[in-house]
Amino acid sequence: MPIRRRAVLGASLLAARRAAAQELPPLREIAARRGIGFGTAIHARLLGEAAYAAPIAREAALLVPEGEAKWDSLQPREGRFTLEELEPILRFADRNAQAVRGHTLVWHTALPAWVWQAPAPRLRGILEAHVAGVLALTRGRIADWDVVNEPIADPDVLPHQDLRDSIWARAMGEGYLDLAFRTARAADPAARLVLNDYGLEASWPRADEKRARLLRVLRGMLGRGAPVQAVGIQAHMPLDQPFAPSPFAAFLRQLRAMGLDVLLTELDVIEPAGAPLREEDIPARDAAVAARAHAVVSTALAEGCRTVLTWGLADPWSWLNLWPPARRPDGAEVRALPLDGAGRRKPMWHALARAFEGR
Ligand code: 9MR
Repeated sequence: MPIRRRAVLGASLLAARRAAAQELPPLREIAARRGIGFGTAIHARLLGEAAYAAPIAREAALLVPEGEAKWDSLQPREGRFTLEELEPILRFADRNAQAVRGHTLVWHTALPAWVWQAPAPRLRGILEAHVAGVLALTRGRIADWDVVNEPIADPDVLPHQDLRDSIWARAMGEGYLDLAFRTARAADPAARLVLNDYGLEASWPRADEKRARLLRVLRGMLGRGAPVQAVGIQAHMPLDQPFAPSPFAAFLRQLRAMGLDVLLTELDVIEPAGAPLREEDIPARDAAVAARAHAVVSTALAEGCRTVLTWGLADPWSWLNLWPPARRPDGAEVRALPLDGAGRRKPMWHALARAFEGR
């Protein structure tokens, strides 16, 4: 066959393969076949942009607000509880037959000024009122809540204590965790109550220590009867931290043995800011990102995880574009997520599809 004709044939074969790949069903459908819920974090303010919203409507069965269910959105002034910012997400979810996760009732940041300024002895009552007040509004509409976010101290920051230093920990010690979960249980008996944290996936001493800290804190809570039901593993994964399945799998088995569900709640893959800048390097970069996503997700699924959310669905809207350690010196987009800005499925999308199919 003449070279020219072979090239044309090759190209059309490639185009046909691409078309076939685009015709694969959405991730929500591939995941659902195996009893897995797939979803993504979203911003209400971007839902009017079709390039942003259409792939989310198509691919995701679950949504989690990136900011609209944080304290400063839900109770900006003391006693003024409002779903104003969250409502567009709840409506979008209804239209697209999606469930919404709540993120997050108690955190060390995204707090309005009035909370920062409150005298320490008032914080217990403030925490109870927030959890109860929010759940009174979302009961029946949100069935899965990150009750406490990021309570565990990073070992490199605080070498000698399990609990992150926060206004809550300073006022109440570990007791604030129990209080948050007990208040949530009383306010919404049907919701799944989740403790969510990061830095738990890698195979290196810092993650070993963070996993050990989380396990200790959870054992304490369960021993005291605090109604924690699940652990959200954020899985923001820096590619320059090593990942091997076995320590992560062993950790997930320990959580499951404690009777807890495990979820991947904020998956994305973080390239070092010095990742190559040339166009021709993109396939290799995408392959590395996809391989890491596949390794972590398939390990989690093998250990019984049934909920996977990415922190955003398409690269241009990833928080990592704004985060100094990940921001690209040339201003180019990060490649941390399953889709590009045109809604095209990247190797990470296919890696997730394969993991959901058990391949
Ligand atoms: O992606 C979120 C960004 O848009 C917000 O400005 C920021 C502060 O509220 O929070 C980001 O989301 C974080 C999440 O709530 C908790 N885990 C880490 C996420 C990325 O920073």
